[in-house]
Amino acid sequence: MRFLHLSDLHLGKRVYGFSMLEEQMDALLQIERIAGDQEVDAVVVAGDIYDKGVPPTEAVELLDRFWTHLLAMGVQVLAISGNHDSAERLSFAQDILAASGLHIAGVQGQAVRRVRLSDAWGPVDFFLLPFVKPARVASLYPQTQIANADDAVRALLAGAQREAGVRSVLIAHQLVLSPGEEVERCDSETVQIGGTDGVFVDAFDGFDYVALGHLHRAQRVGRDTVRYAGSPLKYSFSEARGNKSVTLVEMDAQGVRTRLLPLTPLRDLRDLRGPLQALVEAADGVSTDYVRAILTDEDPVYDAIGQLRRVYPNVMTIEFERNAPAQACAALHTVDVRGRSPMELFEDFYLRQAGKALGDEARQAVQAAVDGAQEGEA
Ligand SMILES: [Mn+2]
Repeated sequence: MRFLHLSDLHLGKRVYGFSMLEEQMDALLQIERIAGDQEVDAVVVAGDIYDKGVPPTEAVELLDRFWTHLLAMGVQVLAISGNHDSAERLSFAQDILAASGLHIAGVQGQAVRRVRLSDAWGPVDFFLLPFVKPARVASLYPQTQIANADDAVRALLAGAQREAGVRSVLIAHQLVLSPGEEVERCDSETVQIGGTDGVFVDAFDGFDYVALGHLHRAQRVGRDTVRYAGSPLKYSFSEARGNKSVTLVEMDAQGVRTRLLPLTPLRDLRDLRGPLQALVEAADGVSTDYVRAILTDEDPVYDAIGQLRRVYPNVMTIEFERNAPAQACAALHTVDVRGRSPMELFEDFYLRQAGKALGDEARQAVQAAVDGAQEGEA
């Protein structure tokens, strides 16, 4: 059995207001090509297929094409809903679609959906466990004490009967933790660590492979055969370093092997850091990459975004490094502004922003502007 494990497609996602549809279309085409080259039997998508419960129509069309191409290649598709998906909408026509080789588990009922595929070494059972909230599972099992996600997943898996001698794969979308191990997180996820939504990895003991979704960085949890595939694209600047991939899983008589196959983004998402002028001059022609510019300029810069856009038309955001400490404590900073002159307030503001006092020349210019404004008001 050879299959591709993916997750967290987040189709229809926007990053800083920029649509990722073109990148997503390109990534899905790369995945189709890999599926063909690797002659896989199946493609597994471990949740967060869409970015929103009601995705834009273009995202629905994109997914339709992706599923259709894979099925036309004779590849089975197994997919579950994640916390970003509408479980009910994904469940639409699932029994009809299953007959065509598209196996979707959207809404979780009492029984975990099982799909049996076979290869030269015999059957492989895939168990499809959509993202679940403890309260929902508690209502399915009123006799069982279910206080958190760990309880919920264990209760559901207790009913997922594995047959002796049949290889098994679990597909799940949860925050999975291994005691003593750190998980690598990204800003584009919505998870809480230290809350009640962690599932300990030993809940999955006995499954030959566990295909996880939720965390956006590809990583193993506890053992090599419990893995997050990670998102196919970088969806936040915390992912700027590091590359994206799909996970190829091979199961045969020898056991389970995994390999990360790289994806190359249509437009990269990356950080630039330095003084504005240097960044503009260092650009090698126009780049359509998505960039975050972290400007290290000490002095105010004129129209930073306009200057950057000439060489980086897709600049997503600009940050000023000198602001970082001020921003960090902004919430704690309260000043009594009553009885203070506009000039005093501005000097204070400038000091906070620039980290140094206003110069004489600048003070005169500001004073002139303040006087002008006050005259205008009068
Ligand atoms: Mn996600």
